[in-house]
Amino acid sequence: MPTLHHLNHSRSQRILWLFAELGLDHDIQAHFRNPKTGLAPESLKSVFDLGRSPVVTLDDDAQSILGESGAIVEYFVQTNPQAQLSIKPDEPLFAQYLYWSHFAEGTMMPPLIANLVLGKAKAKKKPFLVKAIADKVIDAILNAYYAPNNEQNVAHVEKHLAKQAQIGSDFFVGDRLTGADFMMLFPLEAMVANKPGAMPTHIVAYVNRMQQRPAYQKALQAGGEYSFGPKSAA
Ligand SMILES: N[C@@H](CCC(=O)N[C@@H](CS)C(=O)NCC(=O)O)C(=O)O
Repeated sequence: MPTLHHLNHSRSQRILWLFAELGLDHDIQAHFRNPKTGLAPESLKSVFDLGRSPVVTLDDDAQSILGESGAIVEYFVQTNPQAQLSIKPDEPLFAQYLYWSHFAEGTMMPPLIANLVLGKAKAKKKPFLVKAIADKVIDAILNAYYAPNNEQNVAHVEKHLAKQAQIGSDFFVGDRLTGADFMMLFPLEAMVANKPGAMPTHIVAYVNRMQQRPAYQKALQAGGEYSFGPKSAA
């Protein structure tokens, strides 16, 4: 049976949701962020060099450990073909499936993380003059690069979800739930949670739809603290 090393308020919620949709038996090993730094605890480093989550210990070999949420999602959708959560190379939407599955970590997450890290740097106590200069530099970096990148990403996703709505689809690719949804929901729900009221309509509707799925709700119960979930679960 696979064991998921789950970190509170993290991407490993993707994997809990995936396991719940698959109805896959699994163990959960919970790890908790340091409340002061927000970083993962040492216990995760003893499982995986990078000390980041999600990490899954696969059941076929106790030595076999898989990191990267995208790799974990792909591994389980491919090894559970009966659930039809992947799109095969001979299906017309295979390229779109790959695109959105990789867009999540490759393009959508980096400006969000930069914003988080630079925001923390800004909030750190500093001597008055240092703070004035440091804050200006941080704002310049954010405004010149990461904020416009993020706006472009949001507009790109919104346009895509509007097209999906036109064809009557609730999902990122085609007309069924796929690995791309497990990957894309995390950055979108993080943005909706962090900027209530500021996200465009198709993104908000998509996040609400996915969060209402029974398997998503089950995953929330299983994972505990998750600040990006629906408000009532925060
Ligand atoms: N690209 C990786 C990112 C993994 C990652 O950075 N996870 C975060 C949680 S969302 C983490 O473990 N952070 C704790 C730390 O860096 O100390 C993935 O998709 O799995």
